[in-house]
Amino acid sequence: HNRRTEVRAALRGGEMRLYYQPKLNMRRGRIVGMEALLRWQHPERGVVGPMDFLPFVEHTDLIVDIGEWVLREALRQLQSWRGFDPDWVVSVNIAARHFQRNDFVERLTAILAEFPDVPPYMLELEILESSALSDVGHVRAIMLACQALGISFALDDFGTGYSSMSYLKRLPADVLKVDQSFVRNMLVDRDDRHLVSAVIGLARAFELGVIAEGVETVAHGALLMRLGCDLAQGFGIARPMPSAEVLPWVSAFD
Ligand code: G
Ligand code: G
Ligand code: NA
Repeated sequence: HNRRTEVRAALRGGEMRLYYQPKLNMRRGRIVGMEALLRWQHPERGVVGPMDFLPFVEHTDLIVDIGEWVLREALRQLQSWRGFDPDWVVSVNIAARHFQRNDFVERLTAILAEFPDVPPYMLELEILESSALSDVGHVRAIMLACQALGISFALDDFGTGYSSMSYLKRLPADVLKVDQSFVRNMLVDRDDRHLVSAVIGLARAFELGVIAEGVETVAHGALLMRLGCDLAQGFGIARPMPSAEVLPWVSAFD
């Protein structure tokens, strides 16, 4: 309870930040976008990651306030980056509780309207497969309504849930994110390599995009391309960085 109060105060006090981790098209050698990742810039504790504070709030409505702050901040950032590369897509993680609210689409529409210079196709929402556990039909309807606005969806940590296959069939995803737990050991673990390959094959069969997370070395990248996955995200490309570092980093990368 105390921690929840602390997080609320931090949000109101302007201590939340978004870091950005680039997504690379390895074949083209081009940055195609970023994932926005929440950080708490704590006055004494320094940079605190989401795993150390979201668990205390994600079962409360505070996660909605945080999620809406994240959406606005990402759109504000996209507005300022648009002149740099209008093809970038920025993805934002949306908690299940937030996403499944009855007013999600209505409020997202209003937030988008605050940034008329940012085309909605520049925004992608990352949702966990487990977001759909309670009511797949409801989640599907929300996804379709958002897609009608131009927004796309990535299924995060794909393959780690209990019902990946049934979600794939029932949810209108645009992109599958191959979970980093499969990617990390795929060079040494044949089973993980088979899983990565299977997710890439599923994406192709369903005509979806696919991106691998947790790409830490050139060898990981090379194997992914051989398996048919050109998009990658991971420490081997770049760690999540503060917004001010993004354009200098991309300019140096190109
Ligand atoms: O950045 P890091 O690897 O520490 O993120 C840990 C987890 O927190 C990831 O699974 C990520 O999906 C989640 N996460 C990061 N930013 C956000 C956010 O803005 N909202 C939500 N709901 N989850 C986030
Ligand atoms: O998929 P999800 O959004 O849950 O994961 C994002 C988290 O993974 C962030 O906390 C980010 O810092 C972390 N991350 C991103 N790339 C790598 C990587 O190459 N290796 C490891 N160990 N973690 C990574
Ligand atoms: Na994510």
